[in-house]
Amino acid sequence: MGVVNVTPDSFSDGGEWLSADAAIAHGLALAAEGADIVDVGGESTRPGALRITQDEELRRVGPVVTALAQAGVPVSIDTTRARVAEFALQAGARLVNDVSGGLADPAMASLVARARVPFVVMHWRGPSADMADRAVYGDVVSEVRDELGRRVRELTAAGVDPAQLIVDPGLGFAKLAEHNWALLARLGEIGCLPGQPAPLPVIVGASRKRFIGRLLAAGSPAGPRPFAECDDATIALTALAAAAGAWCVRVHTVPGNVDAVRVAARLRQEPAR
Ligand code: PMM
Repeated sequence: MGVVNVTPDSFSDGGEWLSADAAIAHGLALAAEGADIVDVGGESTRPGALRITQDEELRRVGPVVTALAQAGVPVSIDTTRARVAEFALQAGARLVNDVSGGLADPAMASLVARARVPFVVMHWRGPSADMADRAVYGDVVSEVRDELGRRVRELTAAGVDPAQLIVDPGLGFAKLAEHNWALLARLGEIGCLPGQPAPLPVIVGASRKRFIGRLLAAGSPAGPRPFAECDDATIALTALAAAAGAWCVRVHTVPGNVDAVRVAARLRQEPAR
C-alpha cells in the first residue's frame, strides 16, 4: 500500500503532495512502481495534530480519489469520518482505512456494513492531540489484541462482515518506541484475536515512523535521522513483517518494499522445519 498524504503537516511527507495535481501524479507513480493499493488521506495523524474540518478534508481528498479511481488505481481512503469515506467509495475507492477503527465516528460501522468493502481496523486509544498520554501498557501485545478483539466484535455486531476486516497494531498511535518494537517482534500474534475463530489479515504501518529514526540515530547528537533517510530501514521491516505473515505494509516509497515483499513471499513457500 503506497501512501499519498494530501496534507501540509503529516510528519513524514507533509506538504509534498498538497496540491491535487501533485497528489494524483504521486498516486499514479506509486501504482506504476507496483503498489497494489494507493492510500489517500487528507488529515494528519501525527502526534499532537489538531483536527481539520470535514469540508477541508473532502476538499483535499475528493479530486485525488476521483482521479486515481478513474485511472483504474485501487484506492483506499484513509479517514476517520463516515461522510468522507462515503464520498470516496462513491468516487470509486475500494477500501476504507480508519486509524480509529470506527471509534471516532459512530456512523462509520453502518456505512462499512452497507458498502460491503474491506475495512482496516487500527488499534486506537484516542485522538492524536493527546494520544501520547495513553501510551501506558502492561503487556502491549495482549492489550492491543484484546482491544482489537473488542472492536471487531462491536463492528460485527453492527453488521460488518468479519471477512471484510483487516487489523493493524497502530504503530506510533498511543505507543512509545518500546511498544512499537514489541508489537513488531510478535506480529504473528496480532491477527489472532480473542473470540475470533480464524486469524484476521494484518496491515503494518511502520514506514518512516519516528521510532525508526530514533533507533538509527542512537548516540548521535544530531537527534533522530530525518524521515526520508529511514527508507532502507523501512524496507528491512517490510521484509520481516511480510516474513511474519503480514497481509499488507503501508509505505511511502514502493520499489524496495515490493522487492522485500516478493523475497519474503518466496521464502514463505518453503516448508517450515
Ligand atoms: N499511520 C499513519 C496514517 N495512517 N493507517 C494505518 N492503517 N496504519 C498506520 O500505521 C497509519 C495509517 C500515519 O503515518 P503517515 O503520517 O506517515 O501517513
